[in-house]
Amino acid sequence: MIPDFEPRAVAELSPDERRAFFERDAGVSAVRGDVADIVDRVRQEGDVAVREFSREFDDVEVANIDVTDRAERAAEDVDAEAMAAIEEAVENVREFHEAQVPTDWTREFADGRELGRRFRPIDRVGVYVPGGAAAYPSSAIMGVVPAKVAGVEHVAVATPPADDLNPVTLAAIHEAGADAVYSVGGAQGVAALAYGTETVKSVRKVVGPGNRWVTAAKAEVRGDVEIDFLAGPSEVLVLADDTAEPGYVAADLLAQAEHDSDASVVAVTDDESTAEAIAEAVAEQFNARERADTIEAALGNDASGVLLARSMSEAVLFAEEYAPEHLSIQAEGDEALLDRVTNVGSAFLGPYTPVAAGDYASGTNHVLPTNGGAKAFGGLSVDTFLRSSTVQRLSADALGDLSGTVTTLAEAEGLEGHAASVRERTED
Ligand code: HSO
Ligand code: ZN
Repeated sequence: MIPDFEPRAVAELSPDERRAFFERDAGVSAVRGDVADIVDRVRQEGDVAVREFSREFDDVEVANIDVTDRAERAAEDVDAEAMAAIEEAVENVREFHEAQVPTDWTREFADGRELGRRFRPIDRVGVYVPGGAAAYPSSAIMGVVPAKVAGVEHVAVATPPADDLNPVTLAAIHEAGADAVYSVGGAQGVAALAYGTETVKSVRKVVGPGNRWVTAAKAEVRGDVEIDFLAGPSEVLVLADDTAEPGYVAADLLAQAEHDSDASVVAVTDDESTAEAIAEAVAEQFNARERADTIEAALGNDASGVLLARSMSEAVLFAEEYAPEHLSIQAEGDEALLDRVTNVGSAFLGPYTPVAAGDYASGTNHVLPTNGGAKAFGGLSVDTFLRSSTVQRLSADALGDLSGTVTTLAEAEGLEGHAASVRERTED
């Protein structure tokens, strides 16, 4: 039996227990100091520091930091089934992200006052692709494809070195469309992308998930370059009612639990026997899972559990406050329930929509806000790789119509020159 996975009533959670669910964090503060040193050394010493940290942290003597040509040839070492899976995932992710590409627009808001918005890709971005404890070819697809769809010219990938680089990861990076691939991981990988080295070309924005070293490094370089956001361990919250299949709910919890011992996996239901059945299914399925140690630790987290709500309304309120990276709704009236939860990274509706489908292949992005980030921002998308500008043109008459307002406000700010720049045109 899994420790501490007995159903608990939402209404009876203590303030500390509630806080454990609602105040999750990426756990990066402990390594911030060390990471600042690493980032600094890479910035000062470039490739020499990159090689030294790869030796120290990855235990690899890196021959070539630039492995773009290896990625180009990687498909030769990948079996046909895996290549076909990569191709289909790339295709589905591409299609969904192509549907997001915004179009430039201008509109006449008043006679002769034309205002618009246009979107242009960032010219160089870096995507971090985890490859240490877990190799994540899928994350290469999720980072690189939207960047290329947005029109980014130079998409660079950094992924940890190894004596034998994982061919599936390299093939996915190439198939997704990366322009350069560097064999450097951890904080040194993020620093190399952000500041450049003799080998690595610097980028303007670094995106992608990673462990706490990677995440702390993104926090460190933010300001000098843009980043997407600080992503922490995986999370899923399942809203279930008595129509839910307990085995499906349990399987989704166990799936995200296998990512990280700090993962947070929660099921909230208004039905007592469903709660019991989910807990039982978790215990039963757990025995068949391979990554038992990680899963056990994740299930044992204070931010994991099966919770019994007095109503689906109470369950929905819990979800809203928790602000999950993944929200799965396995209940009647799923869309109406989703309408009541605004804080969600990615929502999965119905019994046949496992989170794993979105993790790999349905087309949505899996780089998503964790730790309550969904209260303030969304996951990776085409927008992540675009900048917006505004554009305007006024006719002489439109300027005349606005001149009083502009000059009055300019004078109120004591900026007489601003007022004069209007008068110069309107008074003859
Ligand atoms: N569930 C992860 C993404 C992932 N799953 C990668 C499998 N591979 C995001 O929280
Ligand atoms: Zn996953």
